[in-house]
This record gives sequence, structure tokens and C-alpha cells, in this order.
Amino acid sequence: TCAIDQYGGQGYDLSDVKVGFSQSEAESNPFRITETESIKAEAQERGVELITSNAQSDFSRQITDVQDLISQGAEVLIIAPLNSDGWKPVLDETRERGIPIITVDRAINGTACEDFVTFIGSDFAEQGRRAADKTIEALDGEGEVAILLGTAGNNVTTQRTEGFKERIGAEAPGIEIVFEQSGDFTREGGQSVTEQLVQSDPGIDAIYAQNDEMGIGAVTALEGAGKGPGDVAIVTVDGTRGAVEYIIDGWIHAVIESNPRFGPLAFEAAEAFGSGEEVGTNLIITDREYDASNAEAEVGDAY
Ligand code: GYE
Repeated sequence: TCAIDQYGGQGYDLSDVKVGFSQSEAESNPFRITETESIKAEAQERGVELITSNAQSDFSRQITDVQDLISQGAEVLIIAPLNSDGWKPVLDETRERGIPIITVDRAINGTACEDFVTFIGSDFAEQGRRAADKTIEALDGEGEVAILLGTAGNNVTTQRTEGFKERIGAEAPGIEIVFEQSGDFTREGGQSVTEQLVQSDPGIDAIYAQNDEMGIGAVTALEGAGKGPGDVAIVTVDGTRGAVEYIIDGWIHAVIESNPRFGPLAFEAAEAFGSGEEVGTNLIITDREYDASNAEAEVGDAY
């Protein structure tokens, strides 16, 4: 846990301070749209003044974004980090001023309660293991799988990969991971990597896409290559509306949710921290999952 007297800085009443939110990636991905909306809605509900920025997937821009939020008077920061390393210029400043940082969805590498107060996000290794379970189920334990990796340089991609490989290695000797390439968490990236994949390996049995956007791009590529729904078992992570609709259409086998609705948790932590309470330094959000058994009934809960 972390309390304000350990971290340095001064207690505050959340309704009296300005909160800065730094978004990492462009809001073409529903995960990002929903995350930003959740932060904004919670600020509004609590009557907290919020200033925001979006780094458009440019890490050096995110560093200056956060520095700008500080010079605009942000006394509490909620950061969705693009990369996990490289935060020193910001951390030097926030440590000196005692500005609490809450990171959401990706982690900043550093020491909790020194470099940042808390990380709020999913258990990404568990998402990888759950994606593996769904892949094993779809393939009946036999076949070749390709991984569409997320962007490099963050804990999400690393842990979604580790969890997946760990479970496949332990539970499915008949499944071989034959291809791994980054589709950069984007739809276009997922599509172009899958186009290369089906050219070099037309018999591929399954694809594990580390987010829905890449999975949706993969569907476009497979359709372009003359494949039909179910020819390649696709398992993805996020829980966007578009991906869950592809379960109903038979293209996607399962979607493991990555829940982006961090607003309530983030502001609750910021409030508790300001009033001197101890806050957990690793707060895990609950993720559901979708497959053919619930997609139709629950697509309305997807974002
Ligand atoms: O899965 C993906 C986004 O960091 C958890 O980043 C997040 C991931 C999410 O680009 O869609």
C-alpha cells in the first residue's frame, strides 16, 4: 500500500484540486474512447476539474503532454502510459513536487509509492492464459497458432505473451506457436501482418490477436485470402462491440475482455490518497469474456 506521508507531498481534498489525464493512443480504438470517457464521466460526476491530453502514440509527445498538464496546474495525474520505460523526466518533476501519479491500463516501470502511487489495470498474464484456454478449446489441443503481438515496450504485450505461452506449454503439447509479429495494436497492423501470415502459412489453424483491433484486421485479411468464418480460430483481447459481433458472425472464437472503465477506481484511489488513507499499489480490474455461448445476449455490454 501507499500513503501520502510515505510518498511525500501534501494531503488534498479532491474537489479542490485540478486533475490531469494523459491518454497515450489515438482514440480510433474503442478501448481508448471508453477509457477517456470513463475518466471524464467520473470527474464530472464528482465535480472535479479535469484537464486532458492525447499523445497520439508518440512517446516524446506524451512526456511533454504530462509536463504541460503540470504547468497548467495539475496536482494529481492519471496517466495511461504509452511505454513502461522512459519516464524519468516526468518522475523527477513529480517527485520533487509531491504530485501523485496514478497509472491506468499500462504500468510505468519504477518503485510504487516512490515513482507513482498505484497502477490500476488488468491481470494481463491471466488474460494470456485465458486466451490460451480458448485457443486450446477451439483447436481441440492440436494445431499451429500465430500470435499478433501488441506494441513493444510495455508490460501489456509482454505479459499477454508470457501468460499465453505458459498455458500452451503446460496444457497443450499438440499446439505449436509458429509465428509471432507485432501488429502494433492497430487494425491496419493486424491486417497487414495477417496478409503476410496467410501467404507464408496458408494452413494456419489459429490466431491469437493481443487486441480486438488487430483481430478485426485479421478477419479482413483472411476474408481477402478467401477464408470463411471458422476456418482459422481467432481469439482476441479487449471486448469491443465490433469483435463481439464477429463472434456472432462466426469469425472470432472468443474475446477476453480488457476492461477500460477506470474512472471510478482511479478517482476513488485519488480521493482516498489525498485524505491520508492507504491505497493499494496494484489494483486489478475485473475482466469478463465472450464466446458463442453469451455473445448474442451480452453484446450490449461490449464497448
Ligand atoms: O488492449 C489495446 C490498447 O494497454 C490494455 O492497449 C491496453 C491495450 C489494449 O491499444 O487495445
